[in-house]
Amino acid sequence: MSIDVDRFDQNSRPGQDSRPDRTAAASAAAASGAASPGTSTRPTMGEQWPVADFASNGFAVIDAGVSPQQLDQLRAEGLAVCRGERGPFEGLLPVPPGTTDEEVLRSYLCIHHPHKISDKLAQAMRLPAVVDALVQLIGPDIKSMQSMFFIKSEHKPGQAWHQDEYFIPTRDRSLTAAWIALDDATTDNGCLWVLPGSHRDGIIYPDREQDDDRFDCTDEAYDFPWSDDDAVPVQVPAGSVVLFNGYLLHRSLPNNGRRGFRRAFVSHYMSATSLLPWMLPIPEGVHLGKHDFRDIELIAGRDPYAYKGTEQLLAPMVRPSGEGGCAR
Ligand SMILES: O=C(O)CCC(=O)C(=O)O
Repeated sequence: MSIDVDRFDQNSRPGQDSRPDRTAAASAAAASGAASPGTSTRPTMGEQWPVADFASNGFAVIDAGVSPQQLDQLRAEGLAVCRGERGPFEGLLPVPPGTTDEEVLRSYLCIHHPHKISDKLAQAMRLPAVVDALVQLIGPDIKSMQSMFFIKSEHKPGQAWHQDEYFIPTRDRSLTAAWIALDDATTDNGCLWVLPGSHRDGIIYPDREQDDDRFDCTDEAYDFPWSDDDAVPVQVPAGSVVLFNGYLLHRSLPNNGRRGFRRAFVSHYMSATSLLPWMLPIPEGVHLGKHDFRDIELIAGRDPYAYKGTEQLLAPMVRPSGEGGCAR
């Protein structure tokens, strides 16, 4: 795949204002025959969002990035993790004999960092179609710092508006998520919603706690110059990969389907040439400017900081769903 895209360091240019003018998203939509965001006609399942327009839109969709066989393997691996067959993790529930696969999966909204106990999921962070696109978006040297396996069965909540860069501070504009749809993702079962172009200014918007029962305990971003009417649902068939920039405002709504899962395997990537000033406390004696989180996976190219070695700092864990309230 050869695509003509600006690299991450050029995604936002001084003076290029991405606010209420939604031209980029509108022109991408027009080019593909879709309605503009903010109009009553919403993009439909499988709408084209080309990787070539990533710099303008802040997101893109790779069609059929994952084969049907790989999808089966990824779903089976997620189940094995939830059954405890890949080892224990914080929040793992006992599985009494006779518990069906569906019952096991329904117990969880999401498992964080499952790649640490599953070789297959560690491999899935390196799917060729994804790495090929990432190299063109980020550059040749890429590392990853986290993975998440979302299950989101019916009635499970979504995540409020947020920017991943708020949680994972790369500050170099290279943070990119690859969100692999393991089921068809629709407005009914809680697909991603994005605010196209909201990444371009490189602003981290204010955040606050929220207690909206549509969402888990994720803090919500607010006071940004877009409204919910500007949001675009990213409805994609299973096997699609949604790529999105770390500054892009996005959210997902609850799974309102009557039955069934909206699974997604998500990994976050950044340039391996940048330090990653993530996770406190900063080790004693380390200058803030040199703090570098080293629990990383090298995904492509070289790691200029390999001389530091890597560390095991994160452990797989269940993401709290917020059902029954958020402990603050
Ligand atoms: O899959 C979802 O529902 C939300 C994913 C998300 O917000 C993220 O990966 O940052």
